[in-house]
Amino acid sequence: MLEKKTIEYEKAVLIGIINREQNEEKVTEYLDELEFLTYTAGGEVIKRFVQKVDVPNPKTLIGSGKMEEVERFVEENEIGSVIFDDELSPAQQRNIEKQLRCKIIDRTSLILDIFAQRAQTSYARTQVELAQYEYLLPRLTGLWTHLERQKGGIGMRGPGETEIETDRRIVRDRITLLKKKLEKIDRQMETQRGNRGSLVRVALVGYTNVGKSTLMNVISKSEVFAENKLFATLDTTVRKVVLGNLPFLLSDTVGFIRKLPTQLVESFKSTLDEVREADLLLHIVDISHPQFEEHIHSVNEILTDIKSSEKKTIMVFNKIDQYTNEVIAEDDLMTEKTSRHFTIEEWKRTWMEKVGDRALFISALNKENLDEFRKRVYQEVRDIHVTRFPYNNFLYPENLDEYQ
Ligand SMILES: Nc1nc2c(ncn2[C@@H]2O[C@H](COP(=O)(O)OP(=O)(O)OP(=O)(O)O)[C@@H](O)[C@H]2O)c(=O)[nH]1
Ligand SMILES: [Mg+2]
Repeated sequence: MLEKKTIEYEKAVLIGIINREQNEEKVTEYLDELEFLTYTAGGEVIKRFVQKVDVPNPKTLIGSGKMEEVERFVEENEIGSVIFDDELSPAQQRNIEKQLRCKIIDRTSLILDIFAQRAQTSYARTQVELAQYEYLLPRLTGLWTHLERQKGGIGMRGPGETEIETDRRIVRDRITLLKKKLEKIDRQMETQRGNRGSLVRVALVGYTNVGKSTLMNVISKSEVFAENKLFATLDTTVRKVVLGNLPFLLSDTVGFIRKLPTQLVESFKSTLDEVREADLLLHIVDISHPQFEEHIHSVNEILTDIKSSEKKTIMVFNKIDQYTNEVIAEDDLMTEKTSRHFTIEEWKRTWMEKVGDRALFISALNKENLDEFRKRVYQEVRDIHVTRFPYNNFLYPENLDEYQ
């Protein structure tokens, strides 16, 4: 682990905007997630500022009055970072930094920073470093560079303990070098994947922190790192799993998030190839999260981006042990029933209508309903296997009753 043992939390404020696309409720949800990201990156959120912005200020995104308010707060409370949920143009970032005289971070750079902290293998490090430099390049200018050099912490970490370089020419050279290095690793990974033979390949996909690694550990008896922070997993783990004497490959990979930086999606090409080349996707969802439907949507968008949305998919709703629904009192005739009031049973029916038996409800932590999970996965994998190798039944010794 690169994470330091004693973390000194850096003071941060969050800024979100309300506009036609995101109402106040949405912004609150986005900022909740941004706060979790900030915490994962080693920051403590002291205050949130939210402004209704119909026409974004080209100079500073938010209005000048709000900027002054933030400026005063930053000064009085020794704030280290101001974190915007929305993307800032390089010029906006510079202007805001000039006025607030502290680090200005947007969602993209915050996610990049977490990835930098968490990258463990040299492969993951290379991918993250490339993504960071590509984000940085259009943002480098004299003054800003000078300021940045004096500040460590959130937004300034490179993979490993070194700080990222901020000289334009060096950055360009580094990008070229990293790309070459990645191409070489990509070729090696391709060969490795090719060598895995003809086993059916299954990939766990899903939003970050939904329990992919936990499920991987339960199913494959492996020990993939899992914890209640975002992006615990960056490297892909592939395990051979045997269900009812049918072996297949199961991979656990990086979690997705709303607005996953495009630089990351691109530089994680090989990591995501595991998903692209899978025969079956297990889309894991944290049903106990209030925004789980939006999470499903974000994941589907990324799957479309990497041309994997048409793949055979089983929806796996995890953390049913932690699910609670809002309840309408019997004498309450005013409150309208929404999906927030659904019981697990109602969710089951809803998803059944959408995807038939390709929806499962489990708890990986409490090992609830795992038999059904194993059975469904077994059936799907067997179907794929049989279609692919119609004349080959060597994988099927007699006693398969358990999963038929
Ligand atoms: N209550 C409950 N918690 C769970 C369940 N499955 C996983 N968790 C917890 O959810 C947190 C995240 O689990 P991980 O397995 O690391 O999630 P992940 O999807 O691999 O996350 P990333 O690698 O960060 O994308 C951990 O604290 C787990 O203990 C479950 O069924 N019920
Ligand atoms: Mg994980």
